[in-house]
Amino acid sequence: MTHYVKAWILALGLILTPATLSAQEALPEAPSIEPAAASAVEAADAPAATAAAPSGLDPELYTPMKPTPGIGMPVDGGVDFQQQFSETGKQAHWINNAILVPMMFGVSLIVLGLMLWVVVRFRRSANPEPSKTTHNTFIEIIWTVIPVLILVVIAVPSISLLANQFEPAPEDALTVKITGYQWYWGYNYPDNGDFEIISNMLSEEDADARGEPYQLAADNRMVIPVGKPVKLLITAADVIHSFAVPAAWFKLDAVPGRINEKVMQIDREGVYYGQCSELCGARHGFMPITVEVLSEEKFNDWVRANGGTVKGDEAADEAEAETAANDNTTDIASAEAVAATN
Ligand SMILES: [Cu+2]
Repeated sequence: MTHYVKAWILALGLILTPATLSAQEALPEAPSIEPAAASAVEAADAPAATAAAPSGLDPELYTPMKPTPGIGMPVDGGVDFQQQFSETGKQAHWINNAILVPMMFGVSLIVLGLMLWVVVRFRRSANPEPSKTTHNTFIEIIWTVIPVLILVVIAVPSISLLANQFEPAPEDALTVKITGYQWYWGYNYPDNGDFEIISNMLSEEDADARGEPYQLAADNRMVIPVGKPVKLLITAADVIHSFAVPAAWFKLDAVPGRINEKVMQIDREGVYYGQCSELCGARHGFMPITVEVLSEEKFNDWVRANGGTVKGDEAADEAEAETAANDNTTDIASAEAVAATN
């Protein structure tokens, strides 16, 4: 009898397993889901998924900046890199446009010309008696030396670019810890009281309302100060993601159990978009990155709006507390003096 029951349970389990699997797969088929309407599991994964107000922050301290069309985002019909706003990005863009593309173009033209010449000049009717030559030292030297020179011309600037890209951050650089989750980003500010920003994709409606590109805009942005090297520590909580912002010439993998470090520096205030760039599961295409670059002052205001601490503030607070304490002692002293005279 128990055998029967066990067999039935097993059979039922086998029948239902594919159904539960396909149910999980079906979930991501609704890319425009409202965070609030997401499944219980996703809601649990994304603690701050709902942001009703534009930022939910004190508007006196911070209002999200409007992006500049065509800057920090892809453009229709674009063939070049995005406009670059970092030193390394400008260097890389220059290498591409001044060295690599002309070289590729030139080499392709020379090879095409040689092939056409050979096809026409040495076709069977024009050249009935083929040459039996097998070696030509001069030509062999040339076709070895020229490619070597080409590689050297490419290697010198690209090695310098590589070195520049991985230059460590200065001691006093701001640190931001970035964590990739399935499927959103978390930004921690350990230098500012370690508050965390959870960043989810905006729905098409919300993105339109804010004048931002859908599928690139996020509800809560990563904010950094302008023109300063920012040390990004990048990791992931589940699978491998990749943090990429093309206009900042930045891409680095987010690997669980490991912290990758790279400096980001953007030399112009503005909004810059990026995307997760490592296939990380069903909603990989729906975890965009929005970076807002602000002046030091506005950045500090944004930190305060998020309940974070700004270094100068503590000193000011302490000074204030000290003056208050001094006032108290003088009060007590004068009160004692009064008491004494009485
Ligand atoms: Cu991802």
